[in-house]
This record gives sequence, structure tokens and C-alpha cells, in this order.
Amino acid sequence: MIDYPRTPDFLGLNRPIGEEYSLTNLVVEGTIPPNIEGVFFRATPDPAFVPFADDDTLLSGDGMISALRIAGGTAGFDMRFVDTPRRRAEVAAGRALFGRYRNPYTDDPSVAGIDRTVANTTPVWHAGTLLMTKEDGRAYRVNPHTLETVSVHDFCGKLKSQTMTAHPRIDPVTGELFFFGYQADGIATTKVAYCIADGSGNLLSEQWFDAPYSAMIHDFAISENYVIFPVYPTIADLDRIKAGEPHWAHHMAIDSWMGVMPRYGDVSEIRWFKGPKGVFAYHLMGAFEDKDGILHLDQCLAAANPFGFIQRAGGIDIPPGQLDGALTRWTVDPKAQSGDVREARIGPPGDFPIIPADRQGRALDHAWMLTMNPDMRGSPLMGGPVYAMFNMLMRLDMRGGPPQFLTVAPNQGFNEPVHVPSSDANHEGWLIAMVDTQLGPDAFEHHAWIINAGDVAAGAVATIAIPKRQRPQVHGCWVSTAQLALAA
Ligand code: V55
Ligand code: FE
Repeated sequence: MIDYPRTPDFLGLNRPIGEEYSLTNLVVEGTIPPNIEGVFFRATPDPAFVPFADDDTLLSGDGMISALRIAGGTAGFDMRFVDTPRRRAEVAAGRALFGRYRNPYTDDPSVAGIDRTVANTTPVWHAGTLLMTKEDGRAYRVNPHTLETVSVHDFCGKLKSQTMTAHPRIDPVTGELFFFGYQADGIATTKVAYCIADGSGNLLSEQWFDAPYSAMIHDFAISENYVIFPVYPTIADLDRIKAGEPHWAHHMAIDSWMGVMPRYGDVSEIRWFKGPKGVFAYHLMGAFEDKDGILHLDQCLAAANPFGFIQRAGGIDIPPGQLDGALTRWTVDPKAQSGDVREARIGPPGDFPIIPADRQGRALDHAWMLTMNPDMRGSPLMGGPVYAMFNMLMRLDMRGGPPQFLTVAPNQGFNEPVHVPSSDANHEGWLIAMVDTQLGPDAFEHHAWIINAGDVAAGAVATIAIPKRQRPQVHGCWVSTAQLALAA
């Protein structure tokens, strides 16, 4: 029998599951707060077929969307593959046809020209539409009730970019969707498309510009008046890709950049501010302007790209526990022509920053993120693309008050939470996060924890058992029952 590679990307918690199902009446411990009514959509990569390359990454897995549905104090859970053209071609052949991560030159010749994205990174809800996104292609629209894939999402044929980020930003006042696509016109180019869709999902603008190099631009940020494009030296190289080698290599000796332009401006107005060499962030907490008009960008910054396969392609190999990092603020005067960023460490190392949706682009009172418990001895639960799951949830007081922590046991790990807002202005709402628990070499349990967002140290107020194996989640989104009723 041909099996998945015996590597950390495919063993233990990362073992492929590939099962579609619907469950109702899940076992709940504790009481689900009655005002939580809606769906936690989640993205998990899960390869349906054994990859060609033994050193394939879990990031190549076919997109799976799951829906944890909460109503009336009860919960159900659905899991479906995103039915991309790539998956259809592979299902028809009964085997993998697409090769290495973001390298079409390693594909079976029969699939030339077929969209090779796997739509596996973030479920995005905007204007009554649910999208499954991945930064190497366009999004796929999914029916939020049935999880059936509807079609590729090209904004009614208007979008020119071949790619769309998995991290768009929605302005809470205008309802506009701000997004971008990098490598907008093909593999390893410097072209970035900057786009705005209105609150009804109509594409209003698409402007292209050149990044300083063909960087992995995983996330970006908006403030009330500006848009910020971070550029860190994880770089694509067409010759390397054509040789069948990795798409990305991380470069410690190359500068990082913070591109800033007015949100509704022309791309010719972009100013590039220089950051430190070699640094990298997957996720940005957000950006805001202070009362003097100075712009601050908060990011989960690390001394290098944390993914081993991207480090090794660039000749470095830093074990995950030894990679320096911190929630880091870069400050610039957006009216200046150029200059260096001013840098300050404002929080712990870690990733998966979460902010209230109604504070997008504004100064924050509080936020949440995942980090490692500094008092935990031994290795963390192995899983995900860096082979280590986060074991501490933190609530950060962004006005300087003390942080709050929630740690899990040594055999447990957190996936990224979603924030569920409360209608009570004096309540911070809730966080819902899938927690994985290892019981044996290949034995795991999974529970959704519901946590009071303003008192994370108190632990879960309710847990929901998911009686099926789960692969590590990438991102998720919360859609209330009221929002869902407006589904287009
Ligand atoms: C990330 C995830 C991806 C990807 C690139 O978490 C970066 C970061 C799940 O796919 O393709
Ligand atoms: Fe991400």
C-alpha cells in the first residue's frame, strides 16, 4: 500500500484524515452562553491523495472547510472538501497530479492550465458570501449552509489578479473589503494588486504596483486612512522553481520593508520604509494612527520565517523553540517620503493575533494571541507546519495593563480562536478555539473551548467534543446566525 510520507507533516496530529461528514447533538460540558448563535467556519488542509514528493508540506493539503454550528445551547459539526478544479482532476485520476508546494513545474503534464490552488487557508465572510482563500490563487465561494463549493470568485469577472490574499481586512464603518494579491500575474513576479470591494461585494478598484522583490506577503493591514503592505525577505525565484526546487527561500541578509499609502490613494503614492534585515511575520495584529497622525503597525514578528522548509532553502535551520520573536510595533510618519521604521517590542513571541472586528484599523484596548507557556518544560504538542502547537492563550491589555493567560496541559495545544462579539457593550464577548489533546502515539481528542474573552484565565465556560479526528486548523471565522440569514 502506498502511504503518506513518514515525516512530521503527515504523522501524529498532522496525519491526513480526508473524511467528510455531518454531526448533530454534540456532547457539551458546561453551558454554552445563550447569546452565542452562529457558525465557526474553519479551514484545515488535508491531502486527499499521497503527494509525489516525500518532503511535501502540510500547506499543500486540499482545502477542507468545517462548520461548528451553535444554536440554542446545542452544537453540530460539518466537514467538507472544497471542490476545486485541482481536487476534481485528482479524484478523476484517483491519485495526486499536482506536485510540490506552489511549483507547477513539478506537476503531471496532464494538468497544465488547471487552477492548482487548494483554497485551504482562511474562510472569509463578506457581503453575505463565504469564501475559502489561499494566497496562491483566487478564492472559492462556498455555500455556508451546505458547504458545497459554488465557483471560483472573480468578482463577477472584474478581478484581474490571479491571486487573492487569505487575509483581507473589512472596515467596520464602511463595510468595505480591502485585499490584495501578490504574484498577481504569475509565479515569482513582483506584481501586487491592491483592491477594494464595497459593502455589497462589488469590486470598486484594482491597482497594481511592484513590491521591492517577489516576497511572500501573507497578510497586510489597514488603518483609518492608510493601507500597509509588509515585505519580508522570504523570496520566490523563478529559476529555482523551474528547476523543481522550493518556491520560497528565506534570506537573513536582505532588508524588510513597510509599504504605506493612503487607503483610497493611487499606488504611485506608496512610500517604502525600511525595516530590519531577515525578519518575518505571517500575521499582523493591525495598524492605527495616533492623535498626531503617526502610524503604528503591530505584528507577530520573528527573527526569520518560522517554517523549516523555507529556512532550509535559504541555508538556515533554526529550531522553532530557538527562534527569537515578539509582538512588535513598527512606527512611521506616513507623510514622510522614506526612512527607517522605529521598532518596539510590545508583547510576547507567538502568532494568531485576534482583534474585535469593530476595532479593525483603530487603536485597540485589548487583543488576544497564542503563545508558548514559558513555564512549561518538555516539548509542546507536535503538530502544524512548525511541528509545535501553541499552549498558551493570552489576552493583551493594549493600554499597558497586565496580561491574562490561559495555559493548557503538556499534551494539549490551541488552534487559532475566533472572537464572538457580545451585544452587551460591557462584555468583551467570547473566544472559541479548537483544543487538541494527545492521548497516545496516534490517539487524539478534539474539543471546542468557549472562553470568556474578558477573563481568559477562568478557562472554558463550556467545551464541545468533536468525536472525529481533526488535522490542525489554519484560520477560522465567526458568522452569527443573524449574518447568515443575509447570505447572498
Ligand atoms: C501559511 C499557510 C498556508 C500557506 C502559506 O500560515 C502560509 C501560513 C495553509 O497554507 O500556503
Ligand atoms: Fe495566515
